[in-house]
Amino acid sequence: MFASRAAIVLLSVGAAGIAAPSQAETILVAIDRLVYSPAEVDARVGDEIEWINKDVLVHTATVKGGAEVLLPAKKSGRLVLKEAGSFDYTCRYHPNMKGRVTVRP
Ligand SMILES: [Cu+2]
Repeated sequence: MFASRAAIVLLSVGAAGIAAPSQAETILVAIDRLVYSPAEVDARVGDEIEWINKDVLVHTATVKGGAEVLLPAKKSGRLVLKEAGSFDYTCRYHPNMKGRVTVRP
């Protein structure tokens, strides 16, 4: 039931003055009823993930020992991917929420 959102990828526009070797993308991940959707995304270095929290609860996207993006109710938050690799993330408040990002060079 979440597959329809899996393919939503928008090209970022503007960003004048930012040196981007290729066209960076913004990858959207919705949070709906305590689920990241899509739960797994592929990205490239320089891309940005935007989490859109549709719940009335505060969530986070928290990488263990790494970045944390706070996602207040009905708000969104962004993270620019600066390194290749893959990482799992969870919500600080709801540890059953799990996501994964794979970043290619
Ligand atoms: Cu949460």
